[in-house]
Formats: sequence, C-alpha cells, structure tokens
Amino acid sequence: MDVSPLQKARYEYNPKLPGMLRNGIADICVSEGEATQSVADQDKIKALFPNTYGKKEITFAKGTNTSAAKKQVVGVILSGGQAPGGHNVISGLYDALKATDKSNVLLGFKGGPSGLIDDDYIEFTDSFINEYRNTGGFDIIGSGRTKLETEEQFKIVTEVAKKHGLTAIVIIGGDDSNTNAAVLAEYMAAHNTGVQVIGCPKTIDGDLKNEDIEASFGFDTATKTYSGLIGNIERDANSAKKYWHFIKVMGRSASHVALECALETQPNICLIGEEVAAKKMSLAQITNYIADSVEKRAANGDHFGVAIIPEGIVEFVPEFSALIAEINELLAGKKTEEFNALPSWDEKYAFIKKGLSADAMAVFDILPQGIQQQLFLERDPHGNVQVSLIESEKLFAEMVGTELEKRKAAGTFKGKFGTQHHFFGYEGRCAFPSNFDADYCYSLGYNAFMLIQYGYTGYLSKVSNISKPAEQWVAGGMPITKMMNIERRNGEDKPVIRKALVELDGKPFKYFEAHREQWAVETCFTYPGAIQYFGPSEVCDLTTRTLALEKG
Ligand code: FBP
Repeated sequence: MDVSPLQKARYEYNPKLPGMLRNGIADICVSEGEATQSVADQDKIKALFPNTYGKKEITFAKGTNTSAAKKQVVGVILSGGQAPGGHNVISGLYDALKATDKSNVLLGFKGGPSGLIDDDYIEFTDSFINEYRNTGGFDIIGSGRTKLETEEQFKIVTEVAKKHGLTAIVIIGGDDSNTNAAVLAEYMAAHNTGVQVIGCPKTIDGDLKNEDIEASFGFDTATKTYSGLIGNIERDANSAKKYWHFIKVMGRSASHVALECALETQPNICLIGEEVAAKKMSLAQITNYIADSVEKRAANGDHFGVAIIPEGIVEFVPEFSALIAEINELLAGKKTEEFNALPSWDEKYAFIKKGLSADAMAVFDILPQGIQQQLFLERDPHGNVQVSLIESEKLFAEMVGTELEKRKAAGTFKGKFGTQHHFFGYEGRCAFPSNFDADYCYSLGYNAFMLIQYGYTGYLSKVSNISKPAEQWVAGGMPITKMMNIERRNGEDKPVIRKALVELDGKPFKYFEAHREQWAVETCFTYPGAIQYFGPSEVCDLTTRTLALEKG
C-alpha cells in the first residue's frame, strides 16, 4: 500500500496513556467507587436493566493486577458516523489484549453492527494493525448505522459469539450505539452467556458527554480541522473584501461543533441551535439578526463576513421543527412510496399542500424550492431527517439576501451582499487524529480491555481529567445505565443515554455570548491554521476551547 510521508511519520507516534496505565499490565489494579443511579427515571431504568443497573463506578490505579487469568476473545465494532481516532481505540484495545496474553484474540466485525449479525469479520494481527495506527477514518473494518435492538438480533449475536467463543464485545459509538451496548450487555447477562459488553464514547458532534464523560472522541480533531478551514476562509474574506461566507458545520442534534469553531475563529455570526430553541426564534428573527450584522458592517465599509450555521439548526427553529414533524407524519408508512411515485414537483407540491396544516404550509412556502425538496429526502435508519443533506447555509444566505433587498428599497441598506456557501462535515470526520485524539482514543481502547479483563459489563470506557496533560488523566469505567433516562422515541418510551446539548449557562456559551456583539460588527477573526502533529506541546497538544473553558 502506498502511504504519504505524514502517514509514515504518524505510524511512529507513540500515543500517551494515562499515568496509571503506563507501568505495564501487571501493575494495573482496580478500585471500586460508589454504586450508581441513572440520571433520571431510576425505577424504570432499574426495572429494564435488572442485571446491570446500579453497578459501581470504577477507577484504575498503579498496583498489583488481580484480574483472573482467562483467554480473551474479543469482538469489536465501529458504529455510526466516522470520527478521527477510531483506529487508535482498536490499536489500544489490541495492544492491551496482546500485552496481557499473546494468545488472546481480537476480531473486528465489519461494516458496523450488521457485521455482528452477518458474522462478517477479520482477525487482527500485528502487521494489519500497524498499518492503521494514528490514522483517521474507520476503514480498518468499516462502520454502519444498523440498530441492534430486537430480541431476534440479540439471539443471532449470541450465536455468533458462541461460535467464536467471544468473551466480550466492544462497541465504539455515539449515544444511540452505546444505548444499544447497554441493552446488549443486559441481554447477555440475563441469558448467562458470559459475554461482556463495553462501550467507547465516539462522535464528532460532541453530544455524548456528561459529568462522567468529558468529551467524545473525534470532536477535537474535527473541530480543529473545520476551524483551520474557517480561518482560511476568514482570511480570504478579509483579503478580497467582497463576500459573505455562509458555512454549515456538522452537528446534527447539538451545536457544540459550531460553538467550538466560533471560539476558535471569532466569526461575525454563529447560530447556536439550543439558543434558537430556547428563545423560540423564528426564521424571520434569525434572518434579521444576520442582516443587521451585514448592514452594520456595510456601514463601516466592510462588505464581507463569515457566518457559521450548525447543520441541525432547522430542527431547533420551532416553526421549522413543527413543519418537519408534520412532514414525517405525512410520509409515515406507505405514504413515502406514494409521494415518491408522483412524477412531477407540481404533483408532489399538491400532495404536500393537501397534507400539511395551514401554519406548516405558510413556513414551507417561504422556503426556496431546493430546500423544500431536501425536506422530503430519505430518513436515516433511526428515522432522523438527514440534516447534512439540507442546505441551511444556502437557506439563510437567500433569506438574508431577500431581507437586504427590502432594506435597500427602504433606503436603510446601501451596501453590497455577495455570498459563498460551504459545508464542512465529511472533511473533518476522517482527518489524521490530533495528538489529543490519538492519545485519548488509544487510552479508551487500552482501558476498555482492562474493564474486560477485570470482568465488567455494561460499562463505558472512561478517561477523565483530559484537559490536563495525559500523565494526569484518570482511567476507569462508568455503568452506561448511569447516563440513561426515558425518552419518547417513535411513539414509545425508550431507555436512552441522555444527549448533551450546548448549555446556555455553561462557560463556553457564556464566553461566546460576551464577545459576539463585537465580533458581529468588527473584524476580529482568528486563524488557527492546520492541526500540528509535531512540534512544541503548547501547539500540538492543545485541547478544544470548549474543554478548556468547561474545566476552567
Ligand atoms: P454520529 O452521531 O454517528 O457520530 O454521526 C454524526 C454525524 O457526523 C453528524 O454530524 C451528521 O449529521 C451525520 O453523522 C451524517 O451521517 P452520514 O455519515 O450517515 O451521512
């Protein structure tokens, strides 16, 4: 395989482990903390997870390893969207497993959870793993979004596990995948299969975090990649002085990515979905907010700017999310086929008009036709609108353009408004992991094996104190049930890991809020540049601004 010089150099990078895991496997002991309770709905969660609920938090320490000697055959899957560092989770897991006993085996099930159902796997070897160390992507075994949730699926997984003699399964995924990990762990325990299940917190969206999990992996690299690109665009905007750039960034259900990029680059505008929802802002209010900045800047002679739009924004605007909910109803069951079979947009439009309420139709009608059509694209396997396919960056650019035309006619706006659009999402999900993500992911994987070796199940691999140098990181595990509550999903009450949204009273948002008025009018851009992998620690080992602000 041909490899780039950087890839070759990254193979040599030695990821840093938390101090307590550094002395070798024989010197890692475990200390159990308090019994845990779920964050809400304790009785219901306890009833649903009788075998795995209420277990103790655990922390590893330097000391004699007292785990039982046992041959381990571990299966691992990557689940959901790609996030930089997934390969390092697997290499950390592999290294701990082999360091414990050379005859231990690690199997990688391909293409996400479906690999476990289809029994599609490879056995990892040194030479194979070595080709993926410190690289981005999930191509080592692929990923997928199949949901593991039915009894029938669990029976098949049990058969596959029995066939290979699996002692444990590691699920590397986001909140939905780790919810599935908890359900699978409970099933395996209830059926006395002897198979342990451990999760690892992944998602570039940054919404799998809580008082125990300080950050999901991939957020650091993805936001640094987007911020580098946004900084470049800011510099271009400030050089050419003729465009407003509307930049959509990934982040489906939370605006952590947009907020972090704003903290890194100080753009003129950054929308935060959680604030839009809290203030019940309408499309017109958001449009006016951006148009005001354009107008004020134009009055200073600055006919350029940068606006960051989180991809999930449309679901936070109350009138828009109501529209989406009605569209979901309209397309329920066989109606999707009926809708898709209509040959022209006019006929589709008539179908929509007949099915939507007058309020929803009023919102629908102010949208550009391209966006109207994007709202009818296929849903993902979890029933979510694929917000990455909705060009909200164009939506807001067009709506602001229309508003400024009105202001021009009224004589209040005398400037120029040329726009460019960008979407940064897939660019960041498979970047070479930053040193932080390389270290964090390797530690999560190494630590996941220690949880297996010590016999735990239904736990999330937990590495904390991560705003400090790796030497001071704390390795351990937290029962997944502790992070769960009951939520309404597809008309049913379901136990799920609570998603972390941007906290409007949290330090990162407060910092942004305190500065944004100035950023909206003046040019305060900052240029983070590309991720640096080699060089001084203060440049190469930086954590995100979000983490730094949250941890003081
Ligand atoms: P995960 O929650 O699985 O980590 O994925 C998040 C994400 O990257 C979102 O930011 C984005 O909306 C979505 O994946 C895109 O999904 P797909 O890869 O299926 O297009």
